[in-house]
Amino acid sequence: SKPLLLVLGDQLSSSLVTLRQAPDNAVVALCEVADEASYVPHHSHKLGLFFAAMRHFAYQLRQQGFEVHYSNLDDADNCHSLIGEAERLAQLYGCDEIRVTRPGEWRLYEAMLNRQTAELPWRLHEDDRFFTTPDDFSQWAEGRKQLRLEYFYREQRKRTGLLMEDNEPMGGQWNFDHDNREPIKGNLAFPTPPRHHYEKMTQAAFDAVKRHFPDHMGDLATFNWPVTRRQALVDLRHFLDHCLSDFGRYQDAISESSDFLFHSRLSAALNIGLLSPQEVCRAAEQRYLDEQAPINAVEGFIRQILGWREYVRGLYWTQMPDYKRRNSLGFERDLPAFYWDAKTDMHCLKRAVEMTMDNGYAHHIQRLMVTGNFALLCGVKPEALCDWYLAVYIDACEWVELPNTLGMVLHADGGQMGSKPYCASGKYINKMSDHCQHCRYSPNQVTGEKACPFNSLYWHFLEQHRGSLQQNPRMKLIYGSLDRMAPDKRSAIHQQAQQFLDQLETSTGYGQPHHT
Ligand code: FAD
Ligand code: DLZ
Ligand code: SF4
Repeated sequence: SKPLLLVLGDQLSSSLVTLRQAPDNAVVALCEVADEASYVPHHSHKLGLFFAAMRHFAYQLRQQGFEVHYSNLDDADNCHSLIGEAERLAQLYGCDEIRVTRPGEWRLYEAMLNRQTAELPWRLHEDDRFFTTPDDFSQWAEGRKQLRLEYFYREQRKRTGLLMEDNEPMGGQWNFDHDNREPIKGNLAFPTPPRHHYEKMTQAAFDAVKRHFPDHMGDLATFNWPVTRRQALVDLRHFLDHCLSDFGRYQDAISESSDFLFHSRLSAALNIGLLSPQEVCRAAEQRYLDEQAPINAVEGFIRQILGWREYVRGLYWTQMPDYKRRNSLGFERDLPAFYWDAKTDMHCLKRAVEMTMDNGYAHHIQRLMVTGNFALLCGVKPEALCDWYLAVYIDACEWVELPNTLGMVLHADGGQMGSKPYCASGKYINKMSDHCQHCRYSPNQVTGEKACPFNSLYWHFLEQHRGSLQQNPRMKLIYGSLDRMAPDKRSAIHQQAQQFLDQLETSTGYGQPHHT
């Protein structure tokens, strides 16, 4: 048999199973297609990243001796869908089957499954670039009443031996979260990310993005993401040398002046396959063993990758396609218009969206507690919010974006990602950031012209969803506070929130805010 090996834009790893098992006569295909580039209005950095990294990877495979067909967005015969293009190429090269590693989205997985019995059959292989497979996750989940990250994570620590000594967690605890909640104080110097140089091949990919998608968010002039494995290793090394030690304590902090703080910026490189999660976790563990980084930092970092990243993927593959339709709090609002242009006087939101526009990046706490929290409190419908997160972040692939947005942020999965909604008032943002000093609102006021909108929205949200949330043991305390509030104060808060929501401009089209 002669297979066509389709390598997707987020499968740029030489260890990919289909490449490892390639027979000598195989033809490898990488395809830039309009369908993938336009099903949401991807940030131009994300488009630039995918196209540049795919082109470099194709070049590298050719150097290694593979026969590679690269479909360029500008090719006249490109049929612009992944399925169509792979089948066209298989015919062109006289292949009798198409092999592909499990894609990163249900949409494509289903389309490929449906072609397994076609005349030119598709063969799907399990992606073994993760610590766990969807089957491992199902087995772990079986028979459990509730799924919780913490237990899944401990099992993965034991399975991999990461940060383990004699079957016990190193440092004597599984979790050092309580050490990881410091805000930024004083004038801290933040590490500057390495500045990558982009040669002709990358520039050509950027030019294609500018020509085909001129209106998309972001300016490629400021692009600074790794598009090759070599560049990704530079970023990894920089993180280990300059950020990891402080990663833990400032993990939840938000800063007016720093886009990246002590975060690794490695999610995109991991998600498209330039780095493996195993090598990243082992490298971080080694810094602890060499006494160059404290346990709370290293454990906190490894938990994100070995814990959360694997957990969300397991949840995605075991719950789809139903997961995407969940909306347990019944949200109906369209996306607020300023998510596309940062035109808002709420300073924390303005900065989070500006940073997103600049780099296709905002760190986890901005995504969760600023843009996420606001959408939760306003009741933005899951499909609108999920499309936004999928479009604007450099690292956005549906398997990881969806559980984080629909589950963690909107609590729309009824609590599989988090035992309670991550709702918070302006007080939380004020505690964790220096934004409020620059804002026209005050985080200490709940009603009145200067009151931070997060405050009234917070109580309004709790009132609105009392039926679903009041019985949650983790929400008892907060409902207690709400119930002790004087009735006239409660009604003033309700009015304040309602007035704000009535005036909130929303956007119905992708990336097209409509201003009234
Ligand atoms: P660091 O803070 O340095 O963390 C290290 C690594 O841990 C990350 O590179 C990432 O691989 C992993 N990680 C951390 N948190 C999570 C998490 N919650 N779920 C899965 N992996 C995690 N991450 C994506 O990779 N793609 C997405 O599309 C995405 N969408 C998100 C949407 C929302 C609403 C939220 C709240 C979070 C989302 N995340 C997503 C998770 C997280 O915010 C990003 O992984 C992180 O901000 C990337 O920056 P970093 O590499 O500097 O991460
Ligand atoms: C996100 C993206 C973009 C912008 N372009 C392509 C592309 O042209 N070709 C491709 O193979 N993949 C692309 N991707 C990623 C896909 O949308 C999808 O997430 C993955 O292929 C799933 O594994
Ligand atoms: Fe954000 Fe409210 Fe603080 Fe303004 S006052 S920055 S809106 S939390």
